[in-house]
Amino acid sequence: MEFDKELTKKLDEASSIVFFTGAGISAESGIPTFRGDEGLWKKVKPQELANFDAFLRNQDMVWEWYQYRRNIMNNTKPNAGHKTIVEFEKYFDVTVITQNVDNLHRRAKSKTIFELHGNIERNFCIECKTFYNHNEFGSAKRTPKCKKCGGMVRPDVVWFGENLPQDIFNKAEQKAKECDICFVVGTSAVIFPAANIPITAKQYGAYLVEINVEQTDITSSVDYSIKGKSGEVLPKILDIIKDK
Ligand code: BJW
Ligand code: ZN
Repeated sequence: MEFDKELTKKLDEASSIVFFTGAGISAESGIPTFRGDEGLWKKVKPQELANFDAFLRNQDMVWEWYQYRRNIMNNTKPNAGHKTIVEFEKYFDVTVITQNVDNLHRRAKSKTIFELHGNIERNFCIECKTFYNHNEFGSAKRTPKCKKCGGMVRPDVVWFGENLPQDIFNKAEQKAKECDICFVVGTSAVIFPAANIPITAKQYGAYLVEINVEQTDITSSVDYSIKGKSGEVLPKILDIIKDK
């Protein structure tokens, strides 16, 4: 795989790198993406499931959908893409800013991770906000009730129309402003405000590199677009550094 010389130069000069990741980085672990031909939302409409009103109307159906996805995620492992990002820590100050809720960056043991859209392994009570680990409800088929107040328990993910965790978003945005290179990996970059992260990075001077199997909404704005699977491209980029 041949890369642009500019990338080598930027890697030479860089000290801080942000990886902004989406569902595509986990595709090679066997987790379906949202959009695209094989995407989750070809089968289920997001407006029916990924918003709070849908949950109130159809609690058990929404709960069951998340249990189904947890089951897939629990039976997968971090792939070469997640693992290579951890290896970058030997050479750079690395921050992972992810839209994914699948926990795979944590399981790969990345040090600094900002989860913009929550984490599917956590739940919380919509009344008293008590948090529960997924294991507390095991294979519950119906929406569980809070053990403290009897309120409905929901997954700790960010649905459409909901605010992102402000503190996490602010810290992620700060890292985006400070980084030298921002890799945009496996995301269609259409969901806001998350998709502002790479745009901010570029506005503040970062070299913006996209790694994706397809063109996306952000392709025309990046400095360098690499077409390919993240689990194959990222190890090759790491080789540039190792060969130095
Ligand atoms: C590979 C690969 C391989 C495959 N290698 N690549 C303008 C400004 C601000 C907000 C808005 C706005 N316009 C509209 C909004 C509202 C809305 C929004 O953005 N809507 C869009 C449709 C435009 N945003 C919100 O509602 C957000 N909140 C908000 O704005 O709060 C303020 C507010 C409050 C009150 C009222 C109104 C506003 C919240 C958004 C939350 C998104 N949540 C989800 C679901 C999480 C829970 C769950 O998992 O069920 O997050 S949606 C879904 O999309 C999920 C993802 O994190 C997110 C992004 O998807 P991602 O990761 O990009 O996946 P895909 O499938 O789209 O792409 C995969 C890519 O991988 C593809 O490009 C493939 O080619 C590639 N690929 N294999 C490399 N091997
Ligand atoms: Zn409660």
